[in-house]
Amino acid sequence: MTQVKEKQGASYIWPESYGNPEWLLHDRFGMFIHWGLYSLAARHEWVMNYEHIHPAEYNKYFTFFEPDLYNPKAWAKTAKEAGMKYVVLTTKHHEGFALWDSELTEYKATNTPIQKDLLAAFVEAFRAEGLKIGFYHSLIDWYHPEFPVDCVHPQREDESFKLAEKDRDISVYRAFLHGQVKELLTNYGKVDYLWFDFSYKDRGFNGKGADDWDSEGLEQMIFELQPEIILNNRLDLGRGVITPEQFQPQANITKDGKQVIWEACQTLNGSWGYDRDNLQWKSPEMLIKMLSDTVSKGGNLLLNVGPNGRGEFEKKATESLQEIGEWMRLHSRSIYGASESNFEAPLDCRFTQKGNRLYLHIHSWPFRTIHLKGLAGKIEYAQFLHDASEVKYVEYREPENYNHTAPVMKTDEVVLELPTLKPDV
Ligand code: JFZ
Repeated sequence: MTQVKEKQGASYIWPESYGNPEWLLHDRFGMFIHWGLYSLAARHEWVMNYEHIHPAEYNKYFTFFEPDLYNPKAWAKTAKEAGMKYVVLTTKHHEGFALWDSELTEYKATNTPIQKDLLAAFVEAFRAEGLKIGFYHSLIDWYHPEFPVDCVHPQREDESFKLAEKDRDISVYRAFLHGQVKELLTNYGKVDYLWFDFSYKDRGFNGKGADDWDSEGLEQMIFELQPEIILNNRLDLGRGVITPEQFQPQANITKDGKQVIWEACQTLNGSWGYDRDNLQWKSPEMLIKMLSDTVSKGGNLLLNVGPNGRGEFEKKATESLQEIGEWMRLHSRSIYGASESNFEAPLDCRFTQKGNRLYLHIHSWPFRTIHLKGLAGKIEYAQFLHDASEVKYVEYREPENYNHTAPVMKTDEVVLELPTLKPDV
């Protein structure tokens, strides 16, 4: 099932039957969007679960869902200007609400006051900006009456639900899940990436995995409908893009000594869904560091935005994305098509490498010099990336070092480009 693919001099483990991941590896940076009824509650997308809200009560968000300012063209423009090359939108999150005009449920955007298929306009807008299209789809469904009450279900402590549990038939839900995925992969043109969420077999009572979803059958149908699609690894089949969530791995992720394809997903403020009172915003500087940190470890970054109930990104989110965009305008060549380097970066720095160019991302400004180990005799020229200004350096053979003298004042960019690594490197 799995084969090793060669890419950028590294070998990756990737299933033979899956689509070609070259574009994903090249693009490195995507936008995640969590948007649904929970955007009205405005206190985390798990609100139904955290507060054990009964579906009948949660229905108020369905009744009042009217994102009148929804303009996916503006979202797509923001993503593009931030340097993001692909997007992943929640077609349905755990709450069970469909953003598209699904024929298999009444719980969908077309039946809310907005009365629109929100996915159709979305797909069109992002394609028009040249971004690849990804669909997040929740395997979990807290609305569907046949989805068994389990350890992650909002009504897990509700006795009446527990009693009704014996009448719930997961095979009915499974057919619905497959049917909805079929709609998504049939009615919206080419879909580049399908991002399932999630399996939790060993988590607690009624935990679910591959058998519950019929992940093998699902996969088979998916590749019949969209042969080139990329899948993440949350179908519990031990394959697909590995998706560390809200943490940065210490190093590149490997399996049996080979690299895997992985993508860190990160929030702007700790919540995926719109979270009005949240004050824990990461600074743009930190987000940029996350991006270079990720690429320096051979991974991708999927950075999330949670639009509000009227369909807009928060000002704070847009501002951060704009700052990232400005950085990307000057530095994206150290990100697109780049990957980890075999050279060891100095303290508080990261290396990304593309062919014979090495990029030093300086996360913390040095006192005066940066000492690069193992590079003496290997560098022809050094420059800042943002303005192509030469950076002077001194080579020491004993101990083998390669030193850059940094300008006294810190500029607001942090990448040194070391062009033309000599071929023996
Ligand atoms: C899941 C969702 O529950 C969450 O709302 C968000 O959509 C995120 C991107 O994905 O979060 C998870 C999924 C799996 C685990 C933890 C959080 N897990 O397996 O530990």
